[in-house]
Amino acid sequence: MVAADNLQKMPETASFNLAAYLQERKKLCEAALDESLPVIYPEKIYESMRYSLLAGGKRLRPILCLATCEMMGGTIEMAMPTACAVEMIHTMSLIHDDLPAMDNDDYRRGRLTNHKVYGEDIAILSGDGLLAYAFELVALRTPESVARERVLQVIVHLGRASGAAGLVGGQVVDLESEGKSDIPLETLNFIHNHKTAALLEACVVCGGILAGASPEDVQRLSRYAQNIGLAFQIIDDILDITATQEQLGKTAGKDLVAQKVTYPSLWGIEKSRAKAQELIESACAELEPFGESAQPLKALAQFITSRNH
Ligand code: GRG
Repeated sequence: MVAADNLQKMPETASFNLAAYLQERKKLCEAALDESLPVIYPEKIYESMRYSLLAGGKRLRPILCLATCEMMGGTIEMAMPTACAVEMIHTMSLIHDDLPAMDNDDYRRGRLTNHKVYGEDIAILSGDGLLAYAFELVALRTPESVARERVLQVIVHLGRASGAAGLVGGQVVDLESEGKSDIPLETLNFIHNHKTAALLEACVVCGGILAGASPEDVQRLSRYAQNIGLAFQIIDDILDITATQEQLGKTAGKDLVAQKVTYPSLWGIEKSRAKAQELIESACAELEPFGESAQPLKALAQFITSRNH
């Protein structure tokens, strides 16, 4: 893992520079991800896993995990294996989501999708490999200074967020809703609370657990993350309409073509934006007890609504 001892402590003043913070954290995460997955025999599968894992992306999930761990008094070193694991789980979900049997996409993160380059068979296996390796990494590489009981809890949260109670469940209901124009708001919320918010919640909650957060604080973190998770999806739906393929790194306007029910299709763009902002405000309110040290998590929440990709 990347040595974190010589990192500067995050700024904790009103002049917090989010752009610089994101750039620095992204670089750290990229280096740790690169180091965590060397190419060995059989080379093809490792190359395919690395192709998608190291293809850029905002790295929002690992950054949230690191930021929460630090806010709760832990270190970057404690959380880095879990941060890499959440990015691996996220990447595998994108690889599988892009497959012809699911969303059938040709572009992701500004390049051809995994199955377009390596074929469907390797793309499926590549996702499987990333998912399995994520858990191995957390179990094996979390430093000894973190109690094994906490590591076990992290594994439980990651498993729950990935499986039928999380991403898989959300994807199933999304697939079932395809081509239907009468999807109620509760179903839309179910899809996105599971497909999008569950993993974001796991990132934040696991960061807290690794640092030894109390059960009450973990609950607070969980509410923060659920709110930013839904806001993230609302903005994602808006960007599908307003952003270009170049900005998104994937095909734009897919929801409209598929006549998919989305937040803007139910509420319109302006009301959707206002709802997202309300959710971000509720999320930030949960962080009040943490004072100045919550600045990065608050800034990350605001970034979710202001992003253009
Ligand atoms: C996890 C076992 C397991 C299976 C996956 C395919 C599937 C089951 C679920 C689909 C999950 C999915 C694709 C959700 C969409 C989440 C989302 C909003 C992705 C975009 O995230 P960004 O914008 O992407 O953070 P970058 O590229 O920046 O990382």
